[in-house]
Amino acid sequence: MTHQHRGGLWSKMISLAAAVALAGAAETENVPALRDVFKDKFDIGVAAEVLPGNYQPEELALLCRHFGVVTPENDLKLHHVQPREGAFRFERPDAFVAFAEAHHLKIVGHNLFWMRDNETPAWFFKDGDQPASRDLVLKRMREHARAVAGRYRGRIACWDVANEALSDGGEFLRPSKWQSLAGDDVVEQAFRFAHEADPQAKLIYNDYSIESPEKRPKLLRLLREFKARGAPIHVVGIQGHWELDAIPFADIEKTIEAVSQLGVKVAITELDLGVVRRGEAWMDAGKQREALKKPDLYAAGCPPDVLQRQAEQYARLFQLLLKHAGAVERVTFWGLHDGRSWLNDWPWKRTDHGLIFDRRFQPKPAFFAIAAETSCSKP
Ligand code: 9MR
Repeated sequence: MTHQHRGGLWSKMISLAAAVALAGAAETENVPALRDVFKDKFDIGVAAEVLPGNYQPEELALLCRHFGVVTPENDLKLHHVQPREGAFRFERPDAFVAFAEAHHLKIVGHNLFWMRDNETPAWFFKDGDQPASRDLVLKRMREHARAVAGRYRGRIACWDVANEALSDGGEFLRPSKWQSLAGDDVVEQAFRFAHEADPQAKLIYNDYSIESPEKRPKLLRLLREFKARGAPIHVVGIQGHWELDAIPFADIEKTIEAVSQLGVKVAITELDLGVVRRGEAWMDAGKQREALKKPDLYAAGCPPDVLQRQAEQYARLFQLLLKHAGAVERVTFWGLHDGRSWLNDWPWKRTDHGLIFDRRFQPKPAFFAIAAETSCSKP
């Protein structure tokens, strides 16, 4: 890839990057850099669309200081990259990759195939005005993997290949056009196409609630089937959108142990710890949002006792992850700071405080509690 191909965004990015190195340092230099604190244990990552104009220099300074891995929150999703068949849009992902490389950040590609119908452009499943055949859907998957993972071969080190394919209900796979049109081996096919497009890339299966007693057996079945059929998979991504007072510690531990017994690593890929309860809205794509709507509890700020509880629970989670550091290869936070979090928008608008930096980019009690954990942990 030459500089010309990277386009105008890339050169703007570089000048912005120079400013970043200077700005914001004073804000953050008195606290330990999280990526260094955990460097002998696992990588620390963050989801952020680092593009010109998207982030202030202080935010970029914070990001580069604390995080060693970056995931684009949205720009690599299928409907952004290929909104119409064959009409690929790479300007933003190219600029993102250039920024990450310029700052020696590893990149997680998120995601190749989000296996929910409402997260997939309609054309993907159509053949004219008819439903597409299995062969056509598989052909499109293969071409998408080749175009996207192939373009960044050797540059995007790992890919969330299939996202959220397992069912929340009684079925094995989520009922969807992915499954009904492409067939029950659609997840395996996704991984084969990703591997073909970039044989060196680390391939991740990424999902939420897979630590739960309901979904864990499906995850393990998926991994066993992959093993039996010689399909490539390297990492299970437990998303980790947990809630205050409700982190399922025992289930997380059981899942890490079971997955690593199958020779597959674990990453926590989308961590946050929302302080406003979402209830079951997560499970049914927000259908209950009206029933769950409450006044914006913490609009004026998060009370100190809540911040303290959050710190304790984050610390306990990191204790657990450190205990299994041999099996866990990365922990990625889903957003740089509380002002940059999907938790403020979904399933209803509110002021949430789920991350470890606040809206003024300052470390919260949770940051210090986590940073203190490595010094307490045994090797
Ligand atoms: O944080 C993302 C938000 O900005 C998007 O609007 C949303 C829909 O594309 O996706 C959010 O990220 C999701 C991730 O891609 C997959 N796991 C659940 C995340 C939170 O919804």
